[in-house]
Amino acid sequence: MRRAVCPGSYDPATNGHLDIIERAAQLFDEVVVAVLINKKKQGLFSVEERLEMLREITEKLPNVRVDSWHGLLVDYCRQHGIVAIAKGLRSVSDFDYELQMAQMNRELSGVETLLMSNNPAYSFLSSSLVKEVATYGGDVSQMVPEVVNERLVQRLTRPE
Ligand code: COD
Repeated sequence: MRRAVCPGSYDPATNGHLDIIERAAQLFDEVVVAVLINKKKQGLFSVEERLEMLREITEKLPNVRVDSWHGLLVDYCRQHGIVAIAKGLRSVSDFDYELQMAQMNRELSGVETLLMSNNPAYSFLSSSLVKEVATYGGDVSQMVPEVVNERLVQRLTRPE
């Protein structure tokens, strides 16, 4: 079985993430969407909330499952027999960051990274910008799955 991981913060998942997950699912026997911690980013949603949303938006994809991991991505890959890290590339600035991580992960473990060019319709999309727009009442309903939009509105209009 050829198993890949789509790692990310997914805080929250956007239509850009979903596009990459769907395309990776066509290339591999199984894809694990893994919520990992990016220490440079502060989270709006808890890891459990991100997992719930991801489970809902990937439920129609039979070879996709959702998991979380607090540690090095390469250790997760080793423990779960993952042969490739599948990621999306939006821009040249993404490329610099992603190439560096791909090289580090390969150096640490030998795992390969597949960098997929994103759908240009989603090039401007990032979780951070979606959160910022939604915070000021902007409409992001066309940029994120429905469940994510609902959770964003709920969280930002009725903060816990
Ligand atoms: N279109 C296409 N792809 C997209 C889009 C979009 N609009 N938005 C995001 N993506 C892609 C990104 O390019 C990225 O590949 C992936 O989706 C996840 O994006 P984010 O923003 O949710 O997640 P990041 O970038 O914060 O994830 C970073 C990781 C958590 C993967 C990284 O920090 C990590 O691996 N952490 C674990 C600790 C570790 O191993 N560190 C060493 C790394 S070398």
